[in-house]
Amino acid sequence: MTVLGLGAMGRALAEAALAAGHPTIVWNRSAGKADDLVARGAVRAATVTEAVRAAPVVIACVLDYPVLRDLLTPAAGELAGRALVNLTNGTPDDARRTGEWVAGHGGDYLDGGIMAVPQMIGRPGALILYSGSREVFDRHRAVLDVLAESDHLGADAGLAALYDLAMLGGMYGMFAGARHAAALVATVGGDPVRFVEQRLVPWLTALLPVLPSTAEADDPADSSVAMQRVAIANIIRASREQGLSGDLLAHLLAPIAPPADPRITEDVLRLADRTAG
Ligand code: FVH
Repeated sequence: MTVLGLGAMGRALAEAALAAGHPTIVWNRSAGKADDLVARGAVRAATVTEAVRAAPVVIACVLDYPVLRDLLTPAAGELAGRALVNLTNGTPDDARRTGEWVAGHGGDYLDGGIMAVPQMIGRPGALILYSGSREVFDRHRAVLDVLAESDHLGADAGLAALYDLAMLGGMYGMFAGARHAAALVATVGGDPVRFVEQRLVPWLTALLPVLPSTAEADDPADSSVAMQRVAIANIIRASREQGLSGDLLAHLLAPIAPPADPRITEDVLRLADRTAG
C-alpha cells in the first residue's frame, strides 16, 4: 500500500503496514520524515504521482482536504483502477465531493474516520470507520485490518466523516466540561487534577449508563429542560462570581430544546445575567 502524509498519524499507519509485512510506499512533503521508515523497509516515492502509481491502495492522511486536493490533482491521471482510502479529517460533503472527483478519474474511493490516537494504530482498541462502496471495502479489507479494527457504515461516502465528527464533538464537549469544572475548583484552592481523578471521573462514570437515554429525549421528565436551564445559568453565574467565564455552557441546551431552538442559549444567558436578590 501507499501512504501519503507522514505526520504523527500517517507515520503510525505506515509503521503498522510495515509491521504486518506489507510492501509499503511512502511520500511526505518533508521527505526526511520517511528516513527511518525507509530504513525499516518502506520505499520512498519521489513524487505523489509516483507514490499513487506504485500500489493498488493509496492511504491518504494529511492535514486537511485543501492539502489533499492540491497533492492529488497532479496525480489524478494515476487514480484509475486504484482505491483511494482517505483518512483525512473533514466533513461529509468534503468526503462526498472527493469520492465523486476520484470516480470521475476512474478510481474507487473509501472515506475513513480514525477513532484512535497514533500510538493505538495497529493495536487492539483502534477503530477506523469507513464509508463508500461495500464491494471496494470488502476487496481491500485484509489490508485495512492491519491498521485498526475496520467498521463499514454504508455506501454514502459522507457517513464515516459524520460519525467521526459526531464522536469527536462528544469528546470535545466532555474535555471542555472537565477543564471548566477543574478551573472552577481551582478558584477556591482545590487541586484540579485530584478533583478530576477523585470526584469528576467517578461522577461521570456513574452517569454513563443514562447517556443513551439523553440522546433522544427532548424534554426528559426527570431532568426537564426548564430545570436544566436554571442549573446551567447557575453554573455560569458561579463561574462569573469566581472570575471565570462559563458562557460556553449556555450553548449546551440548544441542540435539545424542543424543537432545536438557538433562542434557548440567549434565554440561559439572560437568566445568568440576573443577580440573586
Ligand atoms: N493525530 C491524531 O491524534 C488524530 C487522530 C484522528 C485522526 N487525525 C487526523 O489525521 C490527519 C493527519 O493528522 P496528523 O496527526 O498526522 O497531523 P500532523 O502530524 O500535523 O501531520 C500533518 C500532515 O499533513 C502534511 N501537510 C500539511 N500541510 C501540507 C501541505 N501544504 N502540503 C503537503 N503536505 C502537508 C504534513 O506534511 P509535513 O509538514 O510533514 O511536510 C503531515 O504529513 C488529520 O486530518 C487529523 O485530523 C489525527
